[in-house]
Amino acid sequence: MKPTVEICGITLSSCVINGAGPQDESLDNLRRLGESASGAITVKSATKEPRGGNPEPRWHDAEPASLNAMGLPNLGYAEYAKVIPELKEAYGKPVIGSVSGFSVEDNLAMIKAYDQAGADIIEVNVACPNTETEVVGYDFEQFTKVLPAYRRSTAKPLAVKLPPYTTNGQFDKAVAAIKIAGIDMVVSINTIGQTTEVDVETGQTVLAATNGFGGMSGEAVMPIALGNVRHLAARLGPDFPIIGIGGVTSGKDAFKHLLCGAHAVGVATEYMKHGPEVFGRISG
Ligand code: RRO
Repeated sequence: MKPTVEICGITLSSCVINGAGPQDESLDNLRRLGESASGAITVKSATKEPRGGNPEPRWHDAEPASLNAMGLPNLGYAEYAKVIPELKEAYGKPVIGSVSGFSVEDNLAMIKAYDQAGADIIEVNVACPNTETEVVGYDFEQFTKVLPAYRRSTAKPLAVKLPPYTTNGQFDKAVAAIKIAGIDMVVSINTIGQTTEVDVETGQTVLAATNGFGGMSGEAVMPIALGNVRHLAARLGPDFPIIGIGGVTSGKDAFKHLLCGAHAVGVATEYMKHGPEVFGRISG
């Protein structure tokens, strides 16, 4: 696999990076990512205020799938903004700041703070399935309205993390909004929302929070992720940067994302399960 890749003018030392998600919320996690073979340090999607997240159990391994109802546990954007310069200096690799606020105003404030902190790429996550609010990535009226405001708030490369789509119409609408707004990059896919698993002994759902529903990731989502990357690449063109995420457990999986049009590949569930050694193994 091509070891280094340039995305939006930013050089990633490896095209395999961590995707915003697990094991990237604490400062220790971020330092471990800095020391790892991940081509960038992607920070957990942040909210304006710090959050402990949902009650346990909030992650379940249902191999080949994983379910989570984490509920955005994070230190709050201000803490991450403070540490971004230190991470960049210490590890010499790009830092991707991700925001997932509960309002447009929150996202704008966080984007500006990450811009000033020196984040190399800023990702707006419009796809978290585990909040009470509607997933903006599925509400195309709202999606089309908010993207230009985010775009105007920073001169840094601006990425949008998308939910998984399953119809041609959804891809058409999402891409139209992305093009009109002048978004630089997409990250696809976030987890598949509103999935569940039941324990046959207890009759209870395995996730405690959000009424037992959560986002599904892991090997099982690979064909959905590849389909999304391929659809997006076909509409956005071969030069438009796409980070493909979903189902990657090996170098071969990562290569499949690249063949479908991804420029770099994000790893989340495999990293959650096996730790930072996965980046070296996958980019091999
Ligand atoms: O923290 C979460 O519950 C979470 C987030 Br922010 C996300 O974007 N996707 C997901 O599956 N879980």
